[in-house]
Amino acid sequence: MAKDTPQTFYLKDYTPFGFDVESVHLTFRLTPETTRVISKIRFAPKPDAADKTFFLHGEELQLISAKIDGQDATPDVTDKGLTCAVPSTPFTWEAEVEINPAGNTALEGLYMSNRMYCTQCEAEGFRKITYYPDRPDVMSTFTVRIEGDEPVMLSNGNPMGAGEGWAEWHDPWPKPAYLFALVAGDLVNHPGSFTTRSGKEVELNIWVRPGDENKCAFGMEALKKSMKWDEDVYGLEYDLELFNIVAVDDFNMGAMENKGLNIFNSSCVLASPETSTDANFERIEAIIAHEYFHNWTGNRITCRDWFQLCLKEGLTVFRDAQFTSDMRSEPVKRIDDVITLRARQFPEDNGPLAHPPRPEQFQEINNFYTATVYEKGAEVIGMLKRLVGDENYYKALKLYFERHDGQACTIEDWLKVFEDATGRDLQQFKLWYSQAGTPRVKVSEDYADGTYTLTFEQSTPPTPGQPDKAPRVIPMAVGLLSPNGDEVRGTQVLELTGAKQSFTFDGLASKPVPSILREFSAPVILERGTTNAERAFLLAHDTDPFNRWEAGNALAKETRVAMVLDGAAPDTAYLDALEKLVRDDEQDPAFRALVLSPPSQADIAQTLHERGYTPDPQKIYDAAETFTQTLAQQLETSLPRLYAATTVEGPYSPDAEGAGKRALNGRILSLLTRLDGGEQAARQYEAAGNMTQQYAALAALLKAEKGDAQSQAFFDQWQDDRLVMDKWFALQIACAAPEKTAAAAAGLTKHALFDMKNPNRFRAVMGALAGNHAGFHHASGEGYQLLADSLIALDKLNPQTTARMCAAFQTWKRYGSDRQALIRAQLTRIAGAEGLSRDTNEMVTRILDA
Ligand code: 0A1
Ligand code: ZN
Repeated sequence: MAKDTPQTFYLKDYTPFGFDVESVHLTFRLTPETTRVISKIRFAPKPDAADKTFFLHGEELQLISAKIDGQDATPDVTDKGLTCAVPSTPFTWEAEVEINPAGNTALEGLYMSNRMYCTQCEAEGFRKITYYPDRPDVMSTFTVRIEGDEPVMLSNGNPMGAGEGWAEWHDPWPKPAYLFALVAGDLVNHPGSFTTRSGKEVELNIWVRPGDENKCAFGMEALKKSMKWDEDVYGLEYDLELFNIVAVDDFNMGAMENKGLNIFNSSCVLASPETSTDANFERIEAIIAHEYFHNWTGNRITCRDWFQLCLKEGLTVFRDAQFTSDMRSEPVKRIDDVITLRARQFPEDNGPLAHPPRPEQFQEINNFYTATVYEKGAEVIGMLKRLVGDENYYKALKLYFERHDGQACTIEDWLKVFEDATGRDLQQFKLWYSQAGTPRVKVSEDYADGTYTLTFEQSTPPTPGQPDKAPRVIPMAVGLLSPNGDEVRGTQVLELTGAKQSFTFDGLASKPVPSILREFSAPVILERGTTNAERAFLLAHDTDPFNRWEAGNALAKETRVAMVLDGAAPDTAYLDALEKLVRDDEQDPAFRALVLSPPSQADIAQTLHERGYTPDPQKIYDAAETFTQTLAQQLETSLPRLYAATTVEGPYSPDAEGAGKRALNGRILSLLTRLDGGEQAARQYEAAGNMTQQYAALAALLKAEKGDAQSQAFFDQWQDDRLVMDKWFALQIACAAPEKTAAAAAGLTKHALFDMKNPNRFRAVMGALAGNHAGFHHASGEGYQLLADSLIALDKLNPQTTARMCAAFQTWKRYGSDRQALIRAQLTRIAGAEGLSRDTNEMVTRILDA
């Protein structure tokens, strides 16, 4: 059967909707399989509209009746929506549709999760609830009546009344349909309250299933901290009397910023010391902040169209990163973010899925909730802030909120605010929004007669649809150190605007050692022929903590690359430097843990690829094993002392200080396990008082293939806790040896608790498979086949999660021809699957087109 050619949408085709929506009234009659949605919407034709077509989106709806001003209407209905003849003066549209929440496994629109009704409308899910102009630039006030026998029935805004079998809500703030939400079910709340700086009392609730009440306290504190921080730092106050958060078990993403009713994947809100690791706590705090911050950056000011997605997402990620830095440790947060950027965004930007932060076309917008839109979008804002300075940044943001409150905006609006606030021309800077690809910056240096010259050359490799790139504005934060380790020039931001540009520093008594791209001031790849001695010097002396870590990271990469390519032994100078740092109790434990965490095997593969080699995953794995084993041996005598010194006693608290110590302790334990056969890890497992310690011990034991008993005990203890079981599923695959990874994952897909309808469980298994570099890329090809089988099966149920997971194949062209052939066969098989979704089809096609 021939497939329909999928429609492509273009940024350049934007046309406003021809009608204002003055008000929206919705009535929901809830039943699991035959929910009725009755809409009553007031439309006013715009007199000067270029396009006067009355088109309402609508998908998978059964239209029962339609009326205009009380008279039966006869719309033309397709599987995408309807058109209808309408009056040229304001009119009331009424429609009744039937939908099937219980049969909705795509988790988009109104669906059921664990017997609870909930919605997900971003980006284009509202059209699965009723006929509506489902586009972010159409904003209106919503009044919602919910009828059903659920004990708790919630929607956006403020409660207007409730009785036996019904509840009514009204949201006074005009909003696009993607921010609509409804939740109904048997829920209990963890209450709280917040007094805004102008003295308004806000009621806060975290709603969860009975039994989860004891996992809400941390999230509630995170919410209050976020509310306070946004007032203190951005002067932004909350604007309703009620803020609800709901936890649901089945959710495609992390969480959603629906106005006044945030809906969270339960993994991103529920936390307790017994069930959550330090990393979980930190992530939960950040996501709660992220969704809360959207209230201004996303909700009060939204996007004109989905091409502008990074307008709200880049800015909100930037704001949540600022928040985490303030709550925890600035350098540690920055290092973590750069690790994530390189692991998730760089492969995207340097492969077949590369797209600019503001894409210019898409088939399925859900495929563009990417690391480029989110993380690179945030990096672009960080660069802007660095270029204009802090004071100007906040001045511009103030103007942004004054000028655009209540509007649906574009990147042009955003940049104009900065131009007006600072007088700066941002024409060239705007290229960051329109050009894909990671710039390479080649650095060369020169020193003569007290003058030091740094020369930068930038270029960006071609990306799909963009063969040539213009030079961008790149803020290069640079400092200079003298050979004795003193800083002779503090951090200065050099603005690179040309393809090749030099900067000079005068009056230097000797040739300095440069510290370039401090704080990772731009998302670029530096190419610099430097020596390991200089890297070791920076690791010891740089005043910029990011670059100190970066120097260690570069050393780690160099030695691993040499091991892979030349069969070299681990670099002893680097091992010595590591030993010195790890034993130095003056240094922050979190920082020491980071330096002690080796670059990922995928990162080594990427580095080899950047240098023109074909990475061999098994060799990379072997080098990692040899290196870690050698490090463990080198540290042998200090490990027991370090282990004891970093063990955190007393009651658990998820603060940054404790977390940093536990992170270091976990690293030490994993090294120790290589030498003591797992004795210490087994003891730690037995004695663990919190999930961080229990998990670290289990991970170390599984890695050493000594964890069968503990794995069984873990299962017995936690089998009724879905979130903890996700860890159990993932960890076994993550810790498996390369030749056993695919079999471990395949076995787990047959486990009684494997449920592919639950995205968290599916991701636990398939994400862990794709994340085990040498296992996934094992020469047998079994990993590829298992993932493809699972994606084909899931696509019939949940296209969004399937499509996102296809990205596991995006790096395929960097591997050798055998692996490429194996992957191509699997991609071709997916592409040919019967009834493939538009989501997955777009992803597979783009990846195959590489
Ligand atoms: N706006 C949310 C992300 C999100 C996007 C799509 C979703 O469903 C397809 C759900 C959530 C955020 O940035 O947190
Ligand atoms: Zn967001």
